Amino acid sequence: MKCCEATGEMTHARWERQLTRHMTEAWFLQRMAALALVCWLWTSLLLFCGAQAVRPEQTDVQVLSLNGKWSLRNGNGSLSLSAAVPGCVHTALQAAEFIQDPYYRFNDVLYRWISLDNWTYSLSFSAPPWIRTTKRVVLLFEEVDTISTITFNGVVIETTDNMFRSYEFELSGLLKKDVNLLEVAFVSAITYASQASQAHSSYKVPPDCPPPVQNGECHVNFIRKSQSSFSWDWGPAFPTQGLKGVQLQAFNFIRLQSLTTSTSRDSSSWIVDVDLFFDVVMETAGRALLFLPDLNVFQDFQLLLKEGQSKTSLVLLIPANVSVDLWWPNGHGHQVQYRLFLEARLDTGATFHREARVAFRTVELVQETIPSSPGLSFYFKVNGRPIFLKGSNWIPAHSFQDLVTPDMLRNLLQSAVDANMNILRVWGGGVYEQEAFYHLCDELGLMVWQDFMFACALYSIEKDFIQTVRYEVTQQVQRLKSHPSIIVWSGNNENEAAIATNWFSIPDDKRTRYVKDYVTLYVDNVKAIVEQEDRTRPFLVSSPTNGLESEKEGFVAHDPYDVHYGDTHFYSYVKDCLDWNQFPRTRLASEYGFQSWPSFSSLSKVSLPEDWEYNSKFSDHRQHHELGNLEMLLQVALNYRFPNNTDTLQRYKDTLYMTQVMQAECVKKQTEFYRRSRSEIIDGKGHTMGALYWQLNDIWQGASWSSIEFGGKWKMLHYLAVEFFSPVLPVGFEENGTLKIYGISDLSTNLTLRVKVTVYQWSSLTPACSSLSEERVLIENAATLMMQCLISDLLRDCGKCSRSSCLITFDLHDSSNPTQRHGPTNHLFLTSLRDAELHKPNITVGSGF
Ligand code: BMA
Repeated sequence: MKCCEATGEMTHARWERQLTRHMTEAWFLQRMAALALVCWLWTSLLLFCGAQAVRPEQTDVQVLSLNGKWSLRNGNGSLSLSAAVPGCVHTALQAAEFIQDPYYRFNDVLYRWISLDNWTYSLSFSAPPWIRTTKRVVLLFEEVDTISTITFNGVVIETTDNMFRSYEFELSGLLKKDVNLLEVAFVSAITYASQASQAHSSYKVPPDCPPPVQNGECHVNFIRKSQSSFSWDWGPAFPTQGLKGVQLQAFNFIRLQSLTTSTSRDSSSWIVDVDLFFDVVMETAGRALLFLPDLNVFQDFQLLLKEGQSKTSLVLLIPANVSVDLWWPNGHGHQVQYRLFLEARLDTGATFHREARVAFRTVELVQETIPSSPGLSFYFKVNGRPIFLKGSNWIPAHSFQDLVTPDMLRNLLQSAVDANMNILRVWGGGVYEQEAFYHLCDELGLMVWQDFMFACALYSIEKDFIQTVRYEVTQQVQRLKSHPSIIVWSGNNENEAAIATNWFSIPDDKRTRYVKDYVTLYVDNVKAIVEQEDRTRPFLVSSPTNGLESEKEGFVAHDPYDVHYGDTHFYSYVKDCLDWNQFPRTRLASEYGFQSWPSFSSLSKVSLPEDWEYNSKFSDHRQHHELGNLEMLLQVALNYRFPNNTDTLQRYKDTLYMTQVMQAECVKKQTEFYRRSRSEIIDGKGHTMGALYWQLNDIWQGASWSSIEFGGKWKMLHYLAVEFFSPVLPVGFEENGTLKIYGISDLSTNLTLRVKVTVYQWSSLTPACSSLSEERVLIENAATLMMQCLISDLLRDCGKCSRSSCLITFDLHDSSNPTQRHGPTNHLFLTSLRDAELHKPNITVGSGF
């Protein structure tokens, strides 16, 4: 049976290899045709073009995919099944119907045994003759999750300890003609993390375990694996074991392992830096051509490749007279990317060719003094233009990454764009995302704030740990640096704050050691590697951080939440979220938010009728944030009437709904506060240049801060985000009895506008009164006070109105064309909705919730 499976796999693999070969050849001919067009301009025309007329003896690499059906067995052999690669143990068990949906009800806890077991993946395959006659054969694992011993034909070829890096091994000499056996024997990540923490006996590296409410696993900081896979305050513990792509790469002379591009600008022209990473069998020379057909720019280079692993850097200068279209963030221009072709031919006759994309954009993080404000500014300029960051924080889209499809990613990322976002922060407790994610961000104009994967913990600086982190950081920067969407690297999530504000109760006399370890890991290693690999974008050591001020204070600032510097994270669940006075007037808000529940239609898929109560065991189980369910009710109670339907199911649905109403209004209020604070300094604070709420997406169906439910359904917050992130937005608020209306503009031109204020009674859709302000200039890329008046005057002049019987709406109108509105209509309630004189609306809506 095993043999049959392996044969099936090999047939498929052979087919894939043939296809790759044909595609490569066809592609090559096509490229050569393109090259012929420009050859007349190329100085070494005869030499290179003459050579291309001959069919290449050898393309650079032949690939044999080992993806597909593998065998999988547990530690004592009592369970064996076939398993897909890419894939993981949980999805294999579910596909083979050994288990139900792991997200169903309490299965995360019931299926804990899966992650505690040690699983082995194995594949038998025969090596085709062509591969055995090739000089070098490399076995490549795109990702190994996480702790494993890999054997090939019974010989241990490697051990792995980091899911964030790829692994490869030389197989030449080990390949047999008939059956080859490849095995990856995993050790439970939970067991490994526990043993690694015990072995670190000299001093504690906290935290030990997540809070009990998370039903999580301990010591995740001792393993280079998605930190949230051991549970988080919005997600379950599923510490998977599994494999991503596996393949053999065979070559006789040279293998081009990867190609990276980056662009930069000197005073007069653009430069494209192309780094080529080679694996060379024997020293060889050749020629390479870089070609940007859409700009008609090309350049040839001599190559001299030394034996072993090597890097070659090519610099392509774009002449000053060539006009280049820039890549802009969403809302600020187009996302132009150019095709770049690399063609090379070696003296051995081997050729290779690659296509990549390059985009031209600059990014700067501006930290400079601001008049009338202590501290430093903290904002990003893209292509010289200050950009207010509008967005959210991204977490892994699934506990089982093999189930994340490009379609899911597109749906989520398009939703971010639809909500007028221009940035997502890939948060440091999840994963470095797959290629499709960054390609989509490049295409959609979503900037990426890329954390390194360390979060909410202290970490060891044992030699092996640092070594594996060094591989990880080097590989990830090389993999990701070509993406124009990434505008900043950031060392970790909240670990500077964890030390500074002593989350883990470290005694004073021990603090120095932890600060020293922090600097060793993030400054001497992560930062040093990033700066060596990529100097085209800024690096922050942490988030939140005080930026340059943190550096000055030895990288752990006295108060990393200081609003006069850097970015801040701010959460407050018990104060009235509609009172804007409590929000920190920060330079950049990179995290803030409120929880809500997903809709009933999402929850009912993973629960039973007995679970459908706000206080059920299920509701508690799906809430991983201590007191979270209570906090939501308290916040609802501050401004709304409680659902009181006597039908328990209806009351449950109404309560879920109210948590979404509350969350949407709270995040709206806070985001509007940040947007209107961009151009002012009040009491030394302000110039806020970013609002990224926590969090965009969900990992499962549970209570969380997300604006999009697991499965892609928008919560109410996401619908409001479309408006509160709108490029032009009127924001109204009350200050000491005065109504102030600001106009926010992300545009690059001024507009002359008037504000239309309309007062409505809650009982009628006909305005009680309305007025048009004097005209004012809405300043480009700024927040401008457009009008102000006393609320008491407004209500008095309107007549028939009190704070509880009326509300205000307002919008921005073109002063020369009053029918043209700019931005959405916004509103301000004059009292808490709990006290408003609401009337039964007699409106029926669909039952989608
Ligand atoms: C932030 C994040 C996450 C967390 C969120 C909500 O600080 O960095 O660690 O999930 O708060 O508590």
